[in-house]
Amino acid sequence: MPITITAPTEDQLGAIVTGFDVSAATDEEFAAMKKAVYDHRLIVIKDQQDISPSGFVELGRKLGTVVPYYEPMYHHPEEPDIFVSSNVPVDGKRVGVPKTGKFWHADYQFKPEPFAFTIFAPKILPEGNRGTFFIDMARALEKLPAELADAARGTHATHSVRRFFKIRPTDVFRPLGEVVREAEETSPPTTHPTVITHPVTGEEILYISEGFTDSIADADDENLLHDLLEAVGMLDETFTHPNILKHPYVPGEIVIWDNRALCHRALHVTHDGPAASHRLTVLDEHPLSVTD
Ligand code: 7UC
Ligand code: FE
Repeated sequence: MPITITAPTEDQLGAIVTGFDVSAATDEEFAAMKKAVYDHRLIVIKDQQDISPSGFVELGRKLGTVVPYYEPMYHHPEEPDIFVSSNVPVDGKRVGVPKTGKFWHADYQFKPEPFAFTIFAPKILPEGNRGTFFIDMARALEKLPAELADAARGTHATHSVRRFFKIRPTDVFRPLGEVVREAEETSPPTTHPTVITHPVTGEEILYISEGFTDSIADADDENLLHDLLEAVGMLDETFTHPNILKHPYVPGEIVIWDNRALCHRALHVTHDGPAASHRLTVLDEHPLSVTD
């Protein structure tokens, strides 16, 4: 069965893909899905509940270069390319890391080579309010007052994982200073242009986040980072800012998003019910920005 891609309506996030089967899809279909991610920022592939971990990795490989997370404690036991967010033990053993990504960010924004695509599959959906929040950072830049946008253009932002680096089981009883030093050496702060130009769509994107961006190194105004984060909605603790979109997951979906254009934030429910997801991160054949 060939795939069908339905473009979203104006107020919706994401194109809908139906009829996808990783073992039957043609190169043209993978190319069409990749184009839809660039065109619409996010696609939702329906009815993927039966895909195996290796099939999931295969999907990633068809879109680009799959890169495993740099900290092995997140890896899926059979498929290390898969990042597991989970609070559900398997055979009495911890798998992956619970409560990941609960802060505004783009995946690997703190690394020299952030990903083009994030591929996300909820495995055990929590009860209640669930989903991922997104902000389209190209639209958010367009909506900024011209003065604020101009102040950001031409500057460079420094990003680090410092505030969200997770202590590993192997760190127990180690001196904190040693753990911090090691984390800083593995992932030293990285600088990217504050406004990047998408290599495929040509759009300008405000490339900062509340979770990973530490400073705008060459800003004239020391409040610039704060003012930008506030204006785009990343400081809104009520999540009612008009830029904030929510994707509520339905069982069996796989969601793929453009990790240059969208910032995201996991929405973790407050109770401790079971929750688990699989994620792949993929580079495409382009640099982060054509102005790099
Ligand atoms: O545990 C986490 O929240 C992972 C985060 C620090 N990094 C995800 C990423 O791909 O940048
Ligand atoms: Fe993330």
